[in-house]
Amino acid sequence: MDLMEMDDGMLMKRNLIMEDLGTRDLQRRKAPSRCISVCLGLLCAVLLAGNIGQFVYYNSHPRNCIDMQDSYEHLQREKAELQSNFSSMRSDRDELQIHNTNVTLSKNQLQNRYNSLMTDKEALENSYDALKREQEQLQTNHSSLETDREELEKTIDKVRNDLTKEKDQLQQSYNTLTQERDQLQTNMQRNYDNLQREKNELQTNFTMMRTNRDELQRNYSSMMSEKDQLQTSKEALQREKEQLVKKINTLNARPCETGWKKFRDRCYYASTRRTTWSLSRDYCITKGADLVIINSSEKRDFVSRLVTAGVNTWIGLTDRVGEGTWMWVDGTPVNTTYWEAGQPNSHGGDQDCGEMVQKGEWNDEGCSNENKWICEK
Ligand SMILES: [Ca+2]
Ligand SMILES: [Ca+2]
Repeated sequence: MDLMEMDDGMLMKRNLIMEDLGTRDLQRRKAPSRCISVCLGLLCAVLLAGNIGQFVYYNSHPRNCIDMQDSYEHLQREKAELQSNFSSMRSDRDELQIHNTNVTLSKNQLQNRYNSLMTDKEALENSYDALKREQEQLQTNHSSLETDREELEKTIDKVRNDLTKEKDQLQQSYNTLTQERDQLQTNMQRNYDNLQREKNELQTNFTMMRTNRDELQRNYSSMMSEKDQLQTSKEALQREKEQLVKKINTLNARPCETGWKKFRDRCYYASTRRTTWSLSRDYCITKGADLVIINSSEKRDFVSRLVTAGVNTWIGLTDRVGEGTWMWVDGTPVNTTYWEAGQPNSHGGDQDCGEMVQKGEWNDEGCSNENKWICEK
């Protein structure tokens, strides 16, 4: 702004100097012309006064005519010189007038130039004012921008700090995720290997199961056929059972022989004498019976009541076929037992026949011993 003001002052000063110089030059150029004109006028007046004086003098003083003639000639020469000088000075005056005209034109041009420059100056001043206002506006904008820039710098610093913290957190999360990913990859690889093994095992099992399925299918078909046969057999057995029930009912209705006791559909005989296990069985067989088989608690209670308590009595129990493997005389296995405590003990290594002792408990005894016995038919 200061530079612009200085330029404007210098411009105005220069214009004033130029205007002053133009005026002085014009006055300086006009002054000789006026002076010459005045001098020429004065000279003409002096010459005219001299001639008049000579004329008056020669008319009044004829003796001095010769001197006057010389003076006159002298004056004529001076007059001619003056005339010549006058012509010369008039030429100079004309030239000066022409020069004055040119100077006037130059002055007008300079005046026009000056007016144009003044117009330019006013325009420049207006532009300068506009620029000044624009500069002030720009200065205001610059201050505002400076404030905004400082706020932006603070914001940028804050955002940079936040971004740095966030970047650190993201880096930490990335590292954690990378570790988890590696762990997952390891686990996935392990699981994949396990799954691959399980798949192979499942494939093997599937193949085996398919083979088993086919076999089961065949077995199912076979069993279905067997089931049909069993169904047929069941129906036959059902019919046979009905017949047997009828027979049982018939037998239940049948009375036992003298000396035999009835329990449900069967008859029982308790001997009064004693003999070996084999002979007692032979006796029963001759009667169409066999030694008693005790296969239920109800039957045991019934048989116990047939003999006197504490009297050893043979029953249809033996391990003669296989030591320790007790069988009933009809070949059925012994499922329910009532052995006395510590029995069977195969005492002496020769106790293969069963007997009933105290309160219906059993004991293994030598078969050659003689006991009472009970038959069943
Ligand atoms: Ca035995
Ligand atoms: Ca024994």
